[in-house]
Amino acid sequence: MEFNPTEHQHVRYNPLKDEWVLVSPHRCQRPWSGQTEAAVDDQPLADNPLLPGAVRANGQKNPNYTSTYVFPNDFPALLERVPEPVAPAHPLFQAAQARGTCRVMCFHPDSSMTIPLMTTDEILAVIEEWVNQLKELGRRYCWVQIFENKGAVMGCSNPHPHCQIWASSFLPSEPRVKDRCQKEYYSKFRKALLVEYVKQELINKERIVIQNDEWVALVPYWAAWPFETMVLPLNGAPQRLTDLNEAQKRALADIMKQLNTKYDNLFKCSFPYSMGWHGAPTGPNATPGDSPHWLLHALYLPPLLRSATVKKFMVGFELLAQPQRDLTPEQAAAKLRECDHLVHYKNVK
Ligand code: H2U
Repeated sequence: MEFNPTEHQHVRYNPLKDEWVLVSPHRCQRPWSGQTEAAVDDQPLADNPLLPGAVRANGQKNPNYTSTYVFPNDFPALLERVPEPVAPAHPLFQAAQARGTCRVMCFHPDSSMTIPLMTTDEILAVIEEWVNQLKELGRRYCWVQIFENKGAVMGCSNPHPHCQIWASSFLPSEPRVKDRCQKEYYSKFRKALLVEYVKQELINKERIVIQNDEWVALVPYWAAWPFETMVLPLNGAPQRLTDLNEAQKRALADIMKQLNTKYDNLFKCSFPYSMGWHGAPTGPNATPGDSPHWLLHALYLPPLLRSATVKKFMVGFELLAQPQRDLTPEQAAAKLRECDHLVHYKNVK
């Protein structure tokens, strides 16, 4: 029998995380009788603390903002000032100081807006603010994690369009492993892992979802989540958001709108996900071009599997052994390619 990746189970290697993913495409046909999620789109909160002019939990009043608005998180997981933990008595009990700051960034004053419904100019304003935040916080902190949790199913507390920014004095585990893996690849091949990866994907084309002059959105070969995508730059190998030129920022706004329109059109719902940016670490010693092993990229990690109501659970085998998926990344890319990228289902006349 000849191997067929859409029929036969196999494992795939993720070179960014040095881990393997189990792909079991033969399971795509299995019936579903488990949990379903509510299909209705999240409704704006009646008492929404992220609105212009609203009074937040700490008593502060938001200004009447008309574009983006950033404020310090009133319930931050990281504070700037904190005493150092005492040195542990045994190497099995390690602790270290963790300093940082957390911010919330509203994308738009209108609670019913989401990225695919915003104009490219409005999305561009979000990108410009991400760059400003990275510039400012990156001077002091070695990692600035920009992330958006979208949808109640992802634990998002408020459908108002917003993201969070957590800046930390330590390199968190995910980027630490990615930094190591890319460094090792670079020292072995004198090429950036992801620059080489994009080149190969552009030749193969099977996993590409959408592309413009500056960016490509693709389902990675090693994707763990059913419709996971990476958005990668095509030109100039930017290492951080602060390296992007005007053409790259504008084209990024375009591809974000189009990719998210596809996502929403796939199951005709406001597609939930966690998305975020990974680029070279920052900090007071970071300088442009100092991390040739890195390529800036965005990650979209959506949980939905087969409809607006059935999600993928990362549980048993995934938690205890390694990630597993049914649909192949190539099948996921093909399904997303088929979805319209210009007309959002809510705007179909
Ligand atoms: P989610 O993206 O997980 O929904 O988080 C929204 C954040 O907004 C959350 O971290 C913050 C919460 O702490 N927030 C405030 O800082 N002030 C408020 O008045 C409400 C919510």
